[in-house]
Order: sequence, then structure tokens, then C-alpha cells
Amino acid sequence: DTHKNFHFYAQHGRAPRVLVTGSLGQLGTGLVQLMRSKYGADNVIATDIKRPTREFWSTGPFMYADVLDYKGLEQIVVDNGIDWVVHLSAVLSAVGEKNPQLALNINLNGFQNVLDLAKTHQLRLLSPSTIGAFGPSTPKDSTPDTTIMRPNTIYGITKLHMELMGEYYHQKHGVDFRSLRYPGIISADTQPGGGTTDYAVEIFHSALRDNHYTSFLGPDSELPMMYITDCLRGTVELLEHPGDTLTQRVYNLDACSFSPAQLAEEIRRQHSEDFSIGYSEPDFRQAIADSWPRSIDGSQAKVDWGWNPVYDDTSKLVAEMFKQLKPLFA
Ligand code: AKB
Repeated sequence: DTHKNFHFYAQHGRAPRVLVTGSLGQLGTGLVQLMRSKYGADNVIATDIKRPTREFWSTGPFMYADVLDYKGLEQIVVDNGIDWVVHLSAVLSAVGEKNPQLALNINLNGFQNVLDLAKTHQLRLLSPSTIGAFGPSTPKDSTPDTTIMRPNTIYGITKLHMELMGEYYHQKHGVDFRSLRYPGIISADTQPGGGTTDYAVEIFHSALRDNHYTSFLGPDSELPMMYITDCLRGTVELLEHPGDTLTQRVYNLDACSFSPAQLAEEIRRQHSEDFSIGYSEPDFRQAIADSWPRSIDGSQAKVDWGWNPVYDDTSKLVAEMFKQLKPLFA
């Protein structure tokens, strides 16, 4: 049994029971699948406020959960003997700038509910952060874990608040809070929603459909990026880690970095010489991208819990995306 191969099993003689919020988003779908394969389908409770597809619904327990409803969440935790929560519900950077009230509500109050739940019921809580927690005065290259933050988007401000509240509850109340600053996540089988790095997923679909893409970010906007399987594996690795050798609670997760022009060049090389990219008038997302690092340093994650990305350069990531997507466009 794969789920027996780690610390939790050694301590409790059983697999952990996990609650996932926002499980129908870009990351949740794959994360639920991965954890179900490790801990057993029934031990991973997927939740969201949307209706799942029949296919998703049939792979294991799914429940309605609104992160703004503390009692509703608490009922799921109590009724299902939950040990760990992975909190994926969030409003991302672009939607956050368009709808700040929604982002404040979901990202601050939703997280606070989950954090209080973790305190009351002694849950391990993993809630991802982002390169968006950095700001314009942050050093832009190989950005370390600990540095100037000062984000200037609603999304970034709420994610930094989340990091600090998680650390505070860890120190003050012993909550086993863990977080990862994800780069832009590139996935073939699920769509991102409302982010600034979304162009780097759209571009593959446009390349296969039209051999052309019009980018909303300028050619030189280099940002940290990561292929989804690395992201999911890293998330589970930090989640499963015994914790006593973690030197911090929030880690940068690095893989590769590229700009729209560099990505287009790689697509031309691997897919079609005729692929072309155009650039629209920059919109508000350009300013968001300009406030984030070009690359981040994930070396402490490597030291503390063995982080090691497989897709550590652009060409590997592009090759994998075409491998996954081409059959769907054939
Ligand atoms: C976004 O672009 O908002 C997200 C992120 C980098 O956190 N993909």
C-alpha cells in the first residue's frame, strides 16, 4: 500500500483523512486524484460550491462546502474525522483586481475560517501562497524566501496576510500550518481561472487551434512557472512531511521561468515554425506581472524536505504540454 509509506501511517496505523476546499479548480482536480491514489478514495473529501462532473463525482466523496460558512465546514470536519485540510479556495490576481470585495471576503474570511477550524480541531493545514505575495520592491531574480514583500495587488495582500496569520497561529496556538509560494501553474487537463499567468496555458490551446496567440502580457514579462505534476507532487511532499525538521512554515517552490517571447520561441521550435505571437495593448494584468519576481529561489524547500522539480526548464514543460494536449486536438 503506497499510503503506508509515510509518517502519518506509522503514528496512527491508518491513512490520514483529508478535506480539500476548492477541489474543482485548476489544482484541486489533480490533487484530489493524487491523494486518493495514496490514501484511499474514501479518505479524501473533495468540496466546492459548484456541481462536479459525473466523472469527478464518481471517484470518491464530494460535498458542498462554502469556505465562508464556518459551521458548514466544521460539520464536515467532525462528521468525517478529518485530520488534514488542503485549502485551495481563493480568488486569483486578475479577478481580485476586478472584484476586490470578493477577493477580500474569500481570501481573508475563507482562510480565517479554515485556520480557526485547524486550531479548534488540531488539523494540519496546507494553504498555498504565490509569487503574487511579492511586490514591486522585492528583488526580482532568484527571490529568496525571506525578503521585502510589500505586494500591491489585493490578491497578493490577502496571500501575505494568510502567510503571516498561519505563522502566527503556528507560534501562538501550535497550529500545524504549511504553505508554498507557487509560481504560475501550467496544466493540460484543467483550466486556470482569473490569474495573470493564465496566458501561458491559453497559448498552447491557441497554438494547436489557430497557430497564433495574442498575448495580454508583453514579450519580455518573465515570470516563474511550473508544470502541474511538479506542483501537486511538491504539495503532497510538504503536506506529508513529519514537520519537526521544517525550519519555516512558508516555502518558495521554484521550477523554471520564461517570458511570452521565450515561450513562443520554444513553441515554434517544438510545434510549428509557423506559430506566431502578437501582443495586445497591455491591460491591468501587465502591471500585476511587472510587480512580481522573474525567478524565485526554492533552495530551502530542497534542504528541508527534498523539493526537486522534474520540469526545471521551459523545453521540458512545453514538450509535456504538447504531449498531453495534442491527442485532444487531433
Ligand atoms: C495568478 O496569476 O494570479 C496565479 C498566481 C501566480 O498566483 N496564477
